[in-house]
Amino acid sequence: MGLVSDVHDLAYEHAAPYLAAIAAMPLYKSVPLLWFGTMAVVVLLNAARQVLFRHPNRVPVVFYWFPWVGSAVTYGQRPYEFFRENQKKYGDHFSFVLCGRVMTVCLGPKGNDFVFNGKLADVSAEEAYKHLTTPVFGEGVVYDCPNERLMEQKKFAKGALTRDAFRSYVPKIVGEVMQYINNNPRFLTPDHSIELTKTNPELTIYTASRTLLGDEVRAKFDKRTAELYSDLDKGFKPLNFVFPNLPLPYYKARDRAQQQIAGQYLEVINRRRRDNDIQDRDLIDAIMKTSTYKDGVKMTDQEIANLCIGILMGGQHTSASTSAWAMLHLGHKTELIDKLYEEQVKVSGVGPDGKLNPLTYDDLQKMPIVNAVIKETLRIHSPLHSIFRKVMRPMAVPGTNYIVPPGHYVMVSPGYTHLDEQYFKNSEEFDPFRWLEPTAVKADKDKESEQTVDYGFGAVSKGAGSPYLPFGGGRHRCIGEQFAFVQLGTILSTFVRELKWTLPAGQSLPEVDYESMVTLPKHPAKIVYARR
Ligand code: X2N
Ligand code: HEM
Repeated sequence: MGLVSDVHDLAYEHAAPYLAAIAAMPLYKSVPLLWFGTMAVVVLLNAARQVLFRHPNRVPVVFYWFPWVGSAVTYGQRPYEFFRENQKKYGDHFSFVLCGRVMTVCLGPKGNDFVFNGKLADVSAEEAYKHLTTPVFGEGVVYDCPNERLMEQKKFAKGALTRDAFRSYVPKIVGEVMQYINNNPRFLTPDHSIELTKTNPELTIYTASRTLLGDEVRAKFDKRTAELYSDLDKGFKPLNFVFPNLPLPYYKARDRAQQQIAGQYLEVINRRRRDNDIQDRDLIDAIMKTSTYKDGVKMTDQEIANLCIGILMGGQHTSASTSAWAMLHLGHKTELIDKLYEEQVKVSGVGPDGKLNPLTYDDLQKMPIVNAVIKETLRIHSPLHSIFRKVMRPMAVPGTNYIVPPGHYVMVSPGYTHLDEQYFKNSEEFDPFRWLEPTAVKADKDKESEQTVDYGFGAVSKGAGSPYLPFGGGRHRCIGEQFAFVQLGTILSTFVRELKWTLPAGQSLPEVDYESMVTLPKHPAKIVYARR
């Protein structure tokens, strides 16, 4: 008798009585029992496999009990704690399973440089993001096209993000904020408390659509538009990264919202084309003017509309979250609001009527404190806690003998490094003035940051090995940084000019919600204001 049949006989002898017993049970007992039994075997085999077999050249994988699910729950709820615990165990490189995908985390400045400056043939952003973004933005743009197209789309969009454009945007943003705080029912509450997770997305969409999409689109904004944006927003969640399409009503609502919003932008595009009315007002003008690719192919009007949706959507979540956190930290340390007010008086000056002169873009550039408040907010609350790429060719991890195989993902988290004591003293402390100290520049710069490289949308820093990278680096680096600073600086300055505020009595800062697309404050996130 061979070993195999011995084992077979033995197993059969032992298993047979149990199987007979199960067969004798009623179905409502035997079916769940067999199901759980099979699961238990699968879980145990999967656990044994992880303990017994280690690939010699693979980044170590964080142990997990449930196949496919992997570490989704611990990572999904508190990614930074998950990173910290595993960094202690494994160092700066470890992998984990996230809903069937193997993610290789690369921590620290070196990890940032490895991923952000990964070669085009080695890593792909579109393969990582397109399932989530394409249904929301629409086809043919951002991650639903080859990388060289995205590089040019970023160049087209940058036409709306110039100094001259910003000069025209500041008064429009001020106007929107004033209108909001004087008229909006969410703001005019009896107890003067406002819920920032509600107000700030509204302030952001009004200011962004007024400036980037123009007065025409902003004027059309009504209750129905608000619902459409809300439907589209619901499709822009981490869950959609895992399940891009399910036969659920809200996926249908998402697709309909995408079509209708694109339809609104298309109306404006068509009118401007018909009236030969293409100027330098906004993003629509900028893209209409320049959107012929180097090989002569023109973006279609549908694609122009979709690119506008993508850009608005990106700026919306990141900026709304940042302004909410900034206001919360200011409400927590109210002496900073006084400092910001002094800065407004000092830079803008007071007119003969005793009122502050209107805020301008050029004055905003001379206000170090408000800009440091934004910078510090982005340090502690980087909106995108995880950034990743799909690996397309085997990649050697520098300084190790690990190889990341194609099909896996590499992941970075600049926001995690922002909270590392090694780079930022008292890293948990909200201290904008750290950026105004002469030594602070060091954390911001590395030896390669003086050199630049152009991937097609303007110069970016060559190195991506800085410990402070809220806007990423390399070919996928953000083009919205300056716009975000203008938008946030103007909203915050207008608040400071008009109001004083605190956190509600006895309350501290809210916790972070990591399960949304960006690191939002958890509801409730209130401030209580008084007019100046
Ligand atoms: C369900 C815990 O939550 O058990 F937008 F023009 C527009 C970044 C995409 C990150 C996806 C998965 C987390 C599962 C948790 C444009 C301005 C951009 C740049 C598991 C139970 C889009 C998806 C986050 C997977 C983590 C970044 C944005 N500037 N905007 N279980 O895209 O830039 C744009 C660019 C992404 C992710 C995740 C779970 C250009 C749970 C509980 C739950 N992630 N994630 N932008 N998970 N659970 C943007 C680049 C691009
Ligand atoms: C890319 C952050 C605002 C448009 C990125 C990336 C980061 C980022 C980290 C790199 C993503 C990656 O490598 O996968 C932020 C933060 C913002 C902000 C923290 C605000 C506080 C904006 C705004 C716009 C914008 C306002 C548009 C006006 C883009 C675009 C890209 C990008 C077009 C390029 C995506 C790519 O090339 O793959 N942003 N962003 N962002 N962001 Fe932003």
